[in-house]
Amino acid sequence: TDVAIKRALLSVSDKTGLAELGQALAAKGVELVSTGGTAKALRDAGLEVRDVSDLTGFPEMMDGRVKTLHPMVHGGLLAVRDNPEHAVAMAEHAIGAIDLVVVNLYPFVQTVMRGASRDEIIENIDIGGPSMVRSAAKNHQFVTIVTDPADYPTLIAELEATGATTLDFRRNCAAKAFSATAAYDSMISQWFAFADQQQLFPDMLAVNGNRVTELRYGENPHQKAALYTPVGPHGRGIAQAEQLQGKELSYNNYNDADAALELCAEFRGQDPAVVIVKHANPCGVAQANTLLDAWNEALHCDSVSAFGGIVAVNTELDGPTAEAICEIFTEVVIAPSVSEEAKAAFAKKKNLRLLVTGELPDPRRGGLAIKPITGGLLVQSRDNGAITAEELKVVTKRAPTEQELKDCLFAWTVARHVKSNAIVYAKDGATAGIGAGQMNRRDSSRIAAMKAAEAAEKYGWPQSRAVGSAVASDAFFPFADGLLAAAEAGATAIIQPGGSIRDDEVIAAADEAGLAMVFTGMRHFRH
Ligand code: 93A
Repeated sequence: TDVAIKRALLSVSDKTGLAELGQALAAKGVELVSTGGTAKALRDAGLEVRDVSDLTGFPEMMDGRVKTLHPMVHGGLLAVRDNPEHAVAMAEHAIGAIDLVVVNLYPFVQTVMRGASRDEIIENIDIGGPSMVRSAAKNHQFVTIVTDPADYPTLIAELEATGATTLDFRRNCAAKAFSATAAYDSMISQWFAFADQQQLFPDMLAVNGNRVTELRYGENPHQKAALYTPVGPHGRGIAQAEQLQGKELSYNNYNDADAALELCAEFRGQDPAVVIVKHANPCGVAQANTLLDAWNEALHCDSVSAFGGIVAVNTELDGPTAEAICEIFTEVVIAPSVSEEAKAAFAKKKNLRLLVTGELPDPRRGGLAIKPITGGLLVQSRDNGAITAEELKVVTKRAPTEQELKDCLFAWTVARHVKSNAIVYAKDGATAGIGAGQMNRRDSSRIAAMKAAEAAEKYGWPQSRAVGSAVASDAFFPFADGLLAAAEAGATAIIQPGGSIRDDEVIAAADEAGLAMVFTGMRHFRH
């Protein structure tokens, strides 16, 4: 599987390390073929080089636009060496095999970034280079394609050892080559999308996607923004939803609508469920026999925060629920489908954005979560982990009742969609209080209890819904205090990952307070 290198085609814009590479190749008796600038650089280094125009029998023409786009080049790259018919074609047309291609492309991105003119940018769209890269990479069983000067030392080392390259190296290089051409074309497509917005372009280089629409602005008015969908296969979601009415969606609308849909998707195929989101955190979630009941229960959790909220439902949105939603100011409503009565109800609210998604996404699907950091990107697999009731471990003397267990699982489902530290109180299929995004768990717990108390006061209930509720914590209680705050508020059951070095202490406190507690063994940080 080693392939001896007899002839190399070098065509590079970035001439870093070129002379050394040329010297190493020449020393191994490799014939060098090159395009204009590269040939000159090699000759300046005292090397003997054959011009590609000599190989093709055509001059480089049209300002270099046509240099290597020729069967003498691509035949030499693509011929399958052990295919007799290919051998006949090579002989008939006097095509010589090319064993090694060293190419790096016109500096498209750099040209954009230095504020070059449109014509200059267009001229820096490399056509012949990527063609050679792709031909050679496709035929990597026989041809070595090097696109990164960082790979020159390995190439030289292999040649010095055996005069040949290994299949391993060629395969790695081919994979890298296709990544390079894919990224290159993606950048060109992004430049077209952002041709008039040079500041945004550099940041878009990190994203491989197709622009769907430009947004008025980003999270704040001084930020630019656009909606992208990934290149390649992807599911359906907020980015593909059909907007039936209302104002244009803003960046924050998309972000909040996505949070609402993601949580709502957890209830896909289940009893009617309503999710109300504010600032990407749920502020009320409920599941009931009818969608209207679920709406009312969700709203009761935190009606103050629900003002200007984003509402998602898991079943067809009906007229009565739509009427009820219209009673408070709502920014966006998301549903898998919407009845005619509901459409009529929303028509009165001209600004309300109504989104229809079709089937809800699979909450357990895979995928990546990407977050930019200074100088890089953090990439992780989506948090699609889940536990079933059977996998829960009862750690207290008292086991949860059937209803407590149901509420535990419901609270747990909501908690994983709440920014950490997340504490969620739930009772009878509705959230009673949600504490989000605090820097310590005890504060989240207190805030959740406070929400429950406020609701009881507002609606004149004899007691807070936290009384007799189940509490979910997205990560373990490091100390007993957070758990005790929940018990004080009236919670009777706890669901949490467990795994603290003080678990024994926390379990003892739970037993002392008569709580039932289950461990999930799985954490759902959301930072
Ligand atoms: O203008 S091109 O798209 N047409 C071509 O046929 C072609 N062949 C190689 N650009 C082409 N190249 C590119 O020229 C290579 O990808 C490389 O970046 C550059 C090297 O040119 P020179 O050797 O003249 O510096």
